[in-house]
Amino acid sequence: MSLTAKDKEIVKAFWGKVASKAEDIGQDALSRMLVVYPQTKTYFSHWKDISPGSAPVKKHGATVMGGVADAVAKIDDLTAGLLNLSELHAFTLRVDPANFKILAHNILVVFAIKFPSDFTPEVHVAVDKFLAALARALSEKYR
Ligand code: HNI
Repeated sequence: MSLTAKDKEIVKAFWGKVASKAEDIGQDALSRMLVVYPQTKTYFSHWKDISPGSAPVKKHGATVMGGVADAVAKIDDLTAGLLNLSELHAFTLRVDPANFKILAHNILVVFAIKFPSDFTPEVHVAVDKFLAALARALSEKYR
């Protein structure tokens, strides 16, 4: 299920509209992931406060969305573009790759909530494919 040229165009255009809100999107998506999928909390037990909207959640939400922005820029070759980040998650952080799909889902939900008029079915499918490809690329170093 690779991204078509049209999908890529749609993702870039949508990202152009939402990029300035990346910090808000990131903290909301991360907060939701930690609440709705509490098994993901184990990776962040070293934080002082893991509750929704806390300072570390805000900071890390921005970091994660920086990774998403980078992925949009590297959309033509996500596997090569995200290799270092994949390596970090696989070997240093040891994050179970099943969690990438979970975070991708939460990011998609937040896009839909925050941008209801831009989030048309056409945008929904292209962004869903992009986030799935991002999750796949991050899983690359596990194989
Ligand atoms: Ni993730 C650190 C991007 C999913 C757990 N993560 C990062 C960093 C980026 C990043 C960027 C900072 C790297 C650096 O320091 O050089 N992470 C992403 C992206 C996704 C993702 C783009 C998927 C959309 N990470 C996840 C998931 C988990 C996760 C699903 C666990 C559930 N990431 C971490 C942890 C760190 C991290 C843990 C280190 C955090 C810390 O304490 O600084």
